[in-house]
Amino acid sequence: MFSDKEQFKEVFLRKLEMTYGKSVEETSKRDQFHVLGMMVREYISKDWIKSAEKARTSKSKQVYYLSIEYLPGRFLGNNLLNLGITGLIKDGLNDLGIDLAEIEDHEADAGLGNGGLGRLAACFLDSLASLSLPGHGCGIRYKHGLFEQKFVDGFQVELPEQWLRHGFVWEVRKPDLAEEIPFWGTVESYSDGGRLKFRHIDAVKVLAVPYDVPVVGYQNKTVNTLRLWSAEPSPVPWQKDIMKYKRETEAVTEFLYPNDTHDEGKILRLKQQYFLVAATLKSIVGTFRKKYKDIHRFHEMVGLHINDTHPVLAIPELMRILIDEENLTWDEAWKITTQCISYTNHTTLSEALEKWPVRILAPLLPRIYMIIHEINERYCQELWQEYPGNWNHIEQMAIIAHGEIRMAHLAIAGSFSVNGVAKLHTEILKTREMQNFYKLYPDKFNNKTNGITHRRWLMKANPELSGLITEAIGDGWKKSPEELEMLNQFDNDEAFLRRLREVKRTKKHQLADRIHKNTGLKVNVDSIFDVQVKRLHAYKRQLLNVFHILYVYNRMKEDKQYKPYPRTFIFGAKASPGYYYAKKVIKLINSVAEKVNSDCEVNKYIQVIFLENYNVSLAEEIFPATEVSEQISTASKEASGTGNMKFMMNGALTIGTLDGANVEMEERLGRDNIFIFGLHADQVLNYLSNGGYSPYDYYHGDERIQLICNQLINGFFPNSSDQFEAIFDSLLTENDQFFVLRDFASYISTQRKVEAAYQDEKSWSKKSLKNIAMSGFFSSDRTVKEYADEIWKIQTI
Ligand code: 26W
Repeated sequence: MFSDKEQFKEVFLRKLEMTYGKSVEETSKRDQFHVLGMMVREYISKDWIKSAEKARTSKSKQVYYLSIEYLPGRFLGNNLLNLGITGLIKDGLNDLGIDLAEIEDHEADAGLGNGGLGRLAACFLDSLASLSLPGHGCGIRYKHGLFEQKFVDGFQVELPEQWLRHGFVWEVRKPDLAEEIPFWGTVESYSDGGRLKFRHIDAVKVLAVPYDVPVVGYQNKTVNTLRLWSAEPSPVPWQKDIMKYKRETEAVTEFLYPNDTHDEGKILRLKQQYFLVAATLKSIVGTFRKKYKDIHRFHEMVGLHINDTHPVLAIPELMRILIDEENLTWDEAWKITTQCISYTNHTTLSEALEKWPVRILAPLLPRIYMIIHEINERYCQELWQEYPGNWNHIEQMAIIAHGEIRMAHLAIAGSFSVNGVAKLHTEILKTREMQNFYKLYPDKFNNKTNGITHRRWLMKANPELSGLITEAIGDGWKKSPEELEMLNQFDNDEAFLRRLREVKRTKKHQLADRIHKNTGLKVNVDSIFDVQVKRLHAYKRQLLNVFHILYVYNRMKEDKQYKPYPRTFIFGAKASPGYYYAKKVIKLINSVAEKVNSDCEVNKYIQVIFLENYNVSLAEEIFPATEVSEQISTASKEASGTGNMKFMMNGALTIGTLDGANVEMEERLGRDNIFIFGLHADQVLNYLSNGGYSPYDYYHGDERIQLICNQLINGFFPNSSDQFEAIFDSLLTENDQFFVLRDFASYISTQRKVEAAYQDEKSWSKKSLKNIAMSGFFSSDRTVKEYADEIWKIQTI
């Protein structure tokens, strides 16, 4: 262990030698990363043990956040920051001629998530620990996280991700705490002292082995736990075909499913969901049993939060434990279960709402199916009391219908709290998507607007800006991010605004270096850095951004006098491997990049950069360097967005629709400090229910649109002329479901306003400052406090 720089250096050198049998000079950066990681883990361990002991012995309620995805990225820099030892380590390594940043680069990203939902879970863990709240993460230790993306000829190619190749230094394997998870088999009934009981027999068992990862709070000695379960063969020697058994068990946690929103309905995915839930609940009930005698008080001591419906089987699984193993009656078990479970919905897109065919779920999880069936029976009886004779209504709200189990309905029926992730989103749930349920259970519904951890996304990603902020308003904002509002007093301070611009320029230079390193392209740091980074989805409308680029390009070609203010358009986006349309848009962005970047008439003014393999680490370099943040989803479709908040916190200005949390950003910023365009949510929803939109009117009525649409199919992209028909058809044949053409004119004219505003340097800096100052609300500390106070009812320890 170490407590000062000199001691650190001594221990570091000794460990490096002992671990690798080499002198410092001979060790690789990876060796150095590994040893530093081990030292930091040791440094954490005392507080980790103490925090775990507190959780075990204290009589306070514990919350478990169940999520099929976590997207934490790298841990080293974050742990150093939260432990408050970045400076010590940096200086110590410097003395040894080692650059900390270089070492950090050798940590693989933990990419156990697809996008927003997984990253939100990671931000929440950071906030829970930093607020000293007794909240822990429960997830799956996928051997391969989200695929690695490469571009070949402009097409996306997916490679298996290998984050565990060199080991994961932060985890602790706990084989003694392994649990057996049963699949398949049958249910038999028996009589237990005259009482009818059920048990699951002839099951195939998979061993769930936990790996614990410390979650370090910000300078508060709290270290919570993220427990990730890994599937292994169970040691029972009953299998004939042992190789097949081994393969099939390990397969359960081999890959993260790479789709967000579209549900594939694959049996392996369902296995993952039950595996997470069953392992987690076994371990929680076991811990509870050691501590308390009375299972009737389970819900007073334990909160279970389900992150979307993916872990919704926690409801029937808890019922099973309480009835089959703890011998409670149905009514007792239901009371406890429904007071334990809270549920967050993250999307209203219908294709994302999980539904499992009974024919798949019932044989895989026979006892669980029986319980879901019974929940449905009783729930439909309740509906019958409420809506006697109204079969249609009951069928619409049922948990099981037409041979399918609707997981969102199960989540609502079996929980005491249902929340959306931004005001607008929650309103849409209440008044549209879930209005029947809202009528029945108005008290269950509530909003918790998303947030992001300002520690990773401002303090760690942008130390230059953090330093400037602290110089100006002190460092209270680090623990109370709402204090960022104090920055408003510098609104007219020329010197301060200049320094704000200098910071942005430094970060732009750093990103330009990264772009050069990754792509070989040199970008103009004097140009506006205009960025759209997020998963590729039709509703997020990367296509609208592309249309703007093509519009500027076409205008320059047509009018040689026209010189737009220089802009660098930066994209990062992975498409789900089976999402045909999204992959076409990737190819299109790359084709536009090729066209624009190779044309010396335009490339002095506009450039297009599509960075491969967008992930958390790359994001940390992108957000601080951005000046224009693209948040241009079709209104009503983006539940919240969280990238929007990261940009705002780093002083970018948003061009966006009134969708998701953009609405609340605008509320805080005022119209002058954000560029809003396009249809409103109610207009979109109105079109969708009543019709009345014809993209042909816009195609024929606007020459700019017509030209761009035609360029998709007329050979304008020389080697790809047949590539983009699907995009053309989505707009014209399939009635442009996401209103790209409808919002085009509004988007283009708003982009012209952005361009003009940028050229008024001082006024732009003021707007940028305002964005930073008003971003405190979007810290996940605020969000998590709201969950803790209003849903979980837990207190700081
Ligand atoms: C079944 C397949 C599947 C997989 C993932 C369906 C749905 C999902 C997620 C719910 C998709 C997701 O990440 N949603 C995003 O959640 C963020 C955090 O709340 C929001 O900020 C984003 O708006 C929302 O799209």
